Amino acid sequence: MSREAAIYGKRRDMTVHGTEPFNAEPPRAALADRMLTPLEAFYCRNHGPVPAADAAAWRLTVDGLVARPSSWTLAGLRDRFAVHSETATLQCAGNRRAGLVEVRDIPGEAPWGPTATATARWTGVRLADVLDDAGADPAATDVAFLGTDVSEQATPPQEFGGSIPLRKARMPEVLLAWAMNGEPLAPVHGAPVRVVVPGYIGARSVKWVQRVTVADGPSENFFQASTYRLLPPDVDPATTGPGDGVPLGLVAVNSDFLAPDDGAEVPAGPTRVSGYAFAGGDRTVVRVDVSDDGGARWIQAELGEPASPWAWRHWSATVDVRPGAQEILARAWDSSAALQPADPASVWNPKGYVNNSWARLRLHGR
Ligand SMILES: Nc1nc2c(c(=O)[nH]1)N[C@H]1C(S)=C(S)[C@@H](COP(=O)(O)O)O[C@H]1N2
Ligand SMILES: [Mo]
Repeated sequence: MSREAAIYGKRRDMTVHGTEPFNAEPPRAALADRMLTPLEAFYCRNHGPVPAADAAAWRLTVDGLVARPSSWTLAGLRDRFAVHSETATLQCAGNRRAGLVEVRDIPGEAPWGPTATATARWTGVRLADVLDDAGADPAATDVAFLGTDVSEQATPPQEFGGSIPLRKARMPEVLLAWAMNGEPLAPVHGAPVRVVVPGYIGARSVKWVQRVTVADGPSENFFQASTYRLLPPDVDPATTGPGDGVPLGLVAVNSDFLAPDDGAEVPAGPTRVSGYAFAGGDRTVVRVDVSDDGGARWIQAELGEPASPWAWRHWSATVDVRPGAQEILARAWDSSAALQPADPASVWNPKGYVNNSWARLRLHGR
């Protein structure tokens, strides 16, 4: 067990991909069947050291293309704006990267499994209200966020940042959040205040936010302009620079198994399998198919109700496990009729983002 997992209030059985910066994901079972993920099982994705949280000293600067640049304390935000809560799933663009690494090695990136995703009820104020108060220029195109954590992954080292389109920033679901599942935000999750951008890759939900800047283009921050971008398979990421590839924003439809565990031994016969499915943007998961015969025949999983349009759906199905080694497949469809692609090789990319190929669970029937 890692000392860091305990320090950050995480389960002892987290898979720790790195201790400095701290990156960890829980076992599948920790996410199964519950809409909200307890803090101890919520994955952590960091690009630098976790800053010391000091709620009293925290200030948020709102600047750029605004009529009235402003600066807020936490108490100021609470007093001035209506408080809102939203249940939303965060999903890292690197979730399920391990499936791409099996296709071809991805040096320098952690082999995340299927649990770099989780759901919480976030509480804070609407970014839209803060932007209105500042008089954001309606002709602006993007809103940039800047954290206080300095990442050495950028050269020279840079605070973590990113941006979203202004039209998304004005949507009621986008929050400046100070609480998670009814508790004050934990230091590792961005205390005292983080951005929550439902439906977008986790990287846009900037933690330890200190600055919101309205601009006429996307952020030039390293984590917007140079990474979290989809590169063609034949490009060496060491040779790319700002603006290369396609910036990642909306989460593509995805799913994976949460129970039983991958590689589990189970009694042969009818077996209950379950998992999660999620689609970003304005899309929702509408169907999940499961196959126990390599994809010749698909049955429809039972779908749980999502807590909000921004939350994952849990699903379950009964499959037939035969004696010996067997693979169970799952694939989700979203409301735009998009389906997860079958083959991880078809979505392989040099930084290993967005592996949304069919979920595959290896079981051993006895
Ligand atoms: N300031 C800051 N914000 C950040 C990050 C970071 O390293 N620094 N990581 C991002 C990424 S890539 C993800 S997936 C989510 C993870 O949020 P969590 O650690 O609370 O689960 O935070 C995002 N916000
Ligand atoms: Mo991420």
